Amino acid sequence: MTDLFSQSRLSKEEIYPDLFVLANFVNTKPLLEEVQKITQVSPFRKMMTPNGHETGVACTNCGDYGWTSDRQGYQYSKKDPLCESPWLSMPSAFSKLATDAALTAGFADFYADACLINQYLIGTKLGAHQDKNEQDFSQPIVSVSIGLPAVFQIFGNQRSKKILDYELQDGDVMVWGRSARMVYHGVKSLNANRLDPKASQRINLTFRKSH
Ligand code: MD3
Ligand code: FE
Repeated sequence: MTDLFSQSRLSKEEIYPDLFVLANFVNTKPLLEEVQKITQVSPFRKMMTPNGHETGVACTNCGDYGWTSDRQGYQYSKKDPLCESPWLSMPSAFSKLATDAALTAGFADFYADACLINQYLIGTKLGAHQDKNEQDFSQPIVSVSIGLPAVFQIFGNQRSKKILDYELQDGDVMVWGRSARMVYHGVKSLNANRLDPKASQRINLTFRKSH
């Protein structure tokens, strides 16, 4: 009998306490098609931060709530401030993926109400930060990597302490919660790929229960 598991790259690894990588968990092609539909209504845009700088990463959202940033601060909003309409609802493939991935990592009953879609072009990075705009920190977060590989970094409980670098590939899903929920993390500057020179971006879906 063929051992399907040993032939696939599918795996689950706890790379840091309560932070799981589900390698090669999802086929990203249908996800990318959904992202294209969403960006036709709510395009990728850089946002102003409270300190007056523009984010390097461009973002958009789908779901009941979208994460936004402006001079006033960070917040979840029901409407896209750009088109002044509600964010498109979360495609069922997205919600199902988020719930499935969380369960696979040991977090039952995760129902995301917000999906932040980040776009990294070559040279874009995301500095060390915590995710703390959500109401219930007992809920995990699920993230899905699409496109070019990127090195994500964990700093632990202090911004200045570099603990771990991990290269995320297309189709990898990361789930973290409990003791890892508030760790500082970031993404290193995106590099072009010699093996795939036409590839120009990485897209990350971040699923959260914001309310
Ligand atoms: C949790 N986005 O939008 S998500 C963000 O790849 C954000 O776009 C990143 O952080 C992205 O707020 C990373 C996945 C992630 C990566 C590292 C972590 C979550 C993490 C380390 C510790 C805890
Ligand atoms: Fe984050």
